[in-house]
Amino acid sequence: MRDETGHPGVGRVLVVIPTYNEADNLTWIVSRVRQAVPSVDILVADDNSPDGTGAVAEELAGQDRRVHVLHREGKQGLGAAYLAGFGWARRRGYDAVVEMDADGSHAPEDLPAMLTAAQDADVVIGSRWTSGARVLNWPLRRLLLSRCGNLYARLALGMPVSDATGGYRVYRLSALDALDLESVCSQGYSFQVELSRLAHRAGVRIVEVPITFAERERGRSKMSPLIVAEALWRITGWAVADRRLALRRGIHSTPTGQVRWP
Ligand SMILES: Nc1nc2c(ncn2[C@@H]2O[C@H](COP(=O)(O)OP(=O)(O)OP(=O)(O)O)[C@@H](O)[C@H]2O)c(=O)[nH]1
Ligand SMILES: [Mg+2]
Repeated sequence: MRDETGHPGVGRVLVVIPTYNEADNLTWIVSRVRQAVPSVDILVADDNSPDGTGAVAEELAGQDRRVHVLHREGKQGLGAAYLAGFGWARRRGYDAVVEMDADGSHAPEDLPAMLTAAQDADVVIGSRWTSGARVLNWPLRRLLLSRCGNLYARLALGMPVSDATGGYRVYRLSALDALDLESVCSQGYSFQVELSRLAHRAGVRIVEVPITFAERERGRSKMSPLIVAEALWRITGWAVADRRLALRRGIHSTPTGQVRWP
């Protein structure tokens, strides 16, 4: 049974929603979260969006004491917004944080199942590429990009994760404490891969839950060739560093060179 102050077996939960120019989406996504999981709090982390998303967030916070706003100076990327949100949650004693996009791609209706999975996990990844998941209205080039990106990340980094680039997640704060977040350098998509890698190396329990992912209907994607390029070169860099470390330490690696973290 859900209580008013958190999710059973998980504790106090903060849903962090990073926003940049999502004024047309924010009210809709926040109301869906409130309806799907009334016991969670919400933090909108806005990078001073020119379209007035910050003001929309303030209005929502004024109507609902469970909605909060973190105003940031300017566009600094998804990774920086999430790290700021994690810090905000830690300072206020939350037990778990949820990463969720504002554009409706991450259905709040999937969150109860993800929180239930978090009862027995440290990190829950809402996966687009596991049995039972659905991806709606994505053009072929986006499907291919995601599939190929995930295949590359999985092979290069040796992570048993089907959706390492996916951005719909639950992290227990205790698990984030076990990761070296100070070392995180990603701006865009690769932030999700970087955290997957850190979690895998730290040996925390990672579970994937199938989600229904839908292409955004309103507003514009912030995805760019630069973000894809960043993911590619960072994954390649990590893979090379992992193999060098494995060689130096003489620790196990697979025939394709992937490191098996002890
Ligand atoms: N605070 C903040 N939020 C951002 C920034 N860039 C993107 N976001 C938000 O991060 C979420 C994901 O961004 P999207 O533009 O949907 O990018 P995406 O989901 O990776 O790409 P699409 O699949 O094309 O939608 C959305 O809620 C954005 O508003 C940023 O620099 N700062
Ligand atoms: Mg999106």
